[in-house]
This record gives sequence, C-alpha cells and structure tokens, in this order.
Amino acid sequence: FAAPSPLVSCGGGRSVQNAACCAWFPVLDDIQANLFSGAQCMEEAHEAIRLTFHDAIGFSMALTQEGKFGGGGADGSILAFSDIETSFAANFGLDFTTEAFIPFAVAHQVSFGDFVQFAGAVGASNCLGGPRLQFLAGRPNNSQPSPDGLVPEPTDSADKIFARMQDAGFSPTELVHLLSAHSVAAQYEVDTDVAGSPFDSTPSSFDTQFFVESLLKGTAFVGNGQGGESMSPIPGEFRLSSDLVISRDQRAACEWQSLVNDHQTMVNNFEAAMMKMATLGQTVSELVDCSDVIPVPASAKFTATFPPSKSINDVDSACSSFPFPSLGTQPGPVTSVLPITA
Ligand code: HEB
Ligand code: CA
Ligand code: CA
Repeated sequence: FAAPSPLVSCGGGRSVQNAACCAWFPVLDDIQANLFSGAQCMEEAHEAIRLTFHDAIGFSMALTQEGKFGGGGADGSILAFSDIETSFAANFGLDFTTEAFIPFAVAHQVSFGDFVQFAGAVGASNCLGGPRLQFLAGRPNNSQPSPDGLVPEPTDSADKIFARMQDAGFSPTELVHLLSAHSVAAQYEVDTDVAGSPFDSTPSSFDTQFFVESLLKGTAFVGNGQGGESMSPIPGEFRLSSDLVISRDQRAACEWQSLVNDHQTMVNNFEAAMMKMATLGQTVSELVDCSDVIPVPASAKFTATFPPSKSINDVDSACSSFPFPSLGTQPGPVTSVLPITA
C-alpha cells in the first residue's frame, strides 16, 4: 500500500495532506468567527447543515431519464440561483440563509458548491458529539437552477418522501441516517409564531435524544398545528409531521429505534450518508480531499434518557423486531424546551 504522503505545513501550526487544502483555513477562521458566532452549534450552524441538503437534493435520476435537466445536486445552485430556488415552497425562509452565506463564498473566491458543503461540515463539527464530515473540494462553479419540486416538505407522506429520496439514490435507511441532523435543529418558518422551537431538547448536541423524543406519543401542539406540524410530547418541542410518518413507517421504524442511545452508530451512519449526499452530481475523482481542514468535534459520552415524567409507557413504538431500549427518566418537573433565539 502507498505510504502516507508527508504533511504540508499551512503555517500557524496547521498542516494538511494536500497543499491545495491550505486555502480553506482562512475560510474556516472567517466563518467560525463571523458566521457561527465563535464556533457555536446554534441557528447558523443548523442552517448550514440544512443547506447542504437543500442544495444536494436538487438531483433527480427520473427527470434525467425523461431527457430533462434533473438538477446538478451538490453544485451550489441554491446560492448561485438563490432568487429562484428560495422561491420554491420547500425552501421558504432559506433566503435569509442564502443572503448570509453568499458573501463568504464570494469573499474567499471558492465555488458555491464547495462552500455549501464546507460550511455544513464545519457547522456540524461545532456541535457537541458531532460528526467529522468528509470535505472534498473542487466542485465547479457552473451550476444551473434546480428544477422545483425536488425538496421534500414536512406535509409530504412517507411514500412521497421515500420515492423522492430513492430518486436521488437514498434508501429509507439512509434517510433515517440523514435525519440525525434533526438532533441539531429547530423550525423558524413552519410556524413563525413559535420560531426557534427545536426538534429535540438538546439542539446543540448531536446526541440521540431526537430519536428518543420523536418516538414518544405526541400530546400537544407547540404552534398552530398547521403546515406540517404534529403534536409533540414536550412543551416547547416542535415535531414535524414528516418525522412522525417516517419514524412510524415499517420501512424506517426499526432503523429509527435502533439509533436510540447508540451515538457512535448514529455518527458513523450520518458521516457515510453525508459523504454520499455531498457529492451528488459531482465527479468524485476530480475532487481533492480536504477533510483534514474540518475541526475535530468536541467528543461526548451521551446517555439517552426519557424527559421528566416520561417512561417506556409513553413510547409509541412502530418496531416489533426488537424492544425499545431501557432508559432512565430525567429527574425533576416537566420544563419547557427553550426556543433558539438569534
Ligand atoms: Fe430538515 C429543519 C423538513 C430532511 C437538516 N427540516 C427543517 C425544517 C423542516 C424540515 C420543515 C424547519 C425549517 C424551518 O425553519 O421552519 N427535513 C425536512 C424534511 C426532510 C428533511 C421534510 C426530509 C424527510 N433535514 C433533512 C435532512 C437534513 C436536514 C436530510 C440534513 C442532512 N432540517 C435540517 C436542519 C434543520 C432542519 C439542520 C434546522 C435548521 C435550523 O435550525 O435553522
Ligand atoms: Ca443544487
Ligand atoms: Ca440533540
């Protein structure tokens, strides 16, 4: 086998395998300070992770087979043609994100496609226990607008979402892996009156609480119950209808439940699925591996728990192949999950 290539120094005590990757350190320093408010896993980091998906999923093998333009996938089209793509219903509200992100890509003269995936990988690394995503650089800056209708919506049925993901090359299992991202996530636009309401009780930790809490029986709406909201089990926590139907569907339920309290598997699966998503529509052999620029996330040993007052009796399990893991219950009174505020 090939000997590892000697490290190239980028200065400042930083080194990489491939000299071309040194160019990404100034981008890293800039976004950590000025986009992610000092390497935080808050709103902007969450948005960066979400943006990787909304750019990449603009990719349809079915459209291509019909002789139409199927979208360029992870090509930066969501930034290059933000006016067009943020007008798609599923991208509602993303105009604030694209406006905030575009100047960084322009200032550092990197392609929009690279910048979207880089910002997502850096954003994810800011989360406690987060993944260290692969980052390949070199996507050309020559995208075309994605066709409309390719980004799944929270009101979509499981059938529709699985079909759409399959058309981009992802199985229901891989979709569950990608949805680990909803462990570091909140909603702002489904119901603007409850903007910032998170999908789990720990939105800055890439832990398995999302998989636990999403499997509890819903008891109340946090918002108005419209536009893709389902009842959640905890005050202040927002549940997307799409997460409800996917987690209860026979094609995904056991995979979903298997991630409860298995943080390492969740991270490994997410890294693998993101590696695939980040290169949709790209020629991998023409890209340069700059993963060593992505910070090593703060590691954490998480133990999944039921929120106060909840127990196995509140689990709405749709997986009959194996039992729901035995978890402790957090002590104390029921408290409201706080919204993420800018
Ligand atoms: Fe997600 C968020 C949906 C997938 C990541 N999401 C979100 C929301 C919604 C959704 C509706 C909210 C928005 C607002 O603001 O309001 N998703 C969804 C669907 C799907 C998904 C339907 C399919 C099933 N995601 C996904 C994926 C990813 C994600 C795949 C990655 C990978 N999201 C996300 C995040 C978030 C979200 C991170 C958060 C953001 C913030 O917080 O800002
Ligand atoms: Ca795209
Ligand atoms: Ca979490």
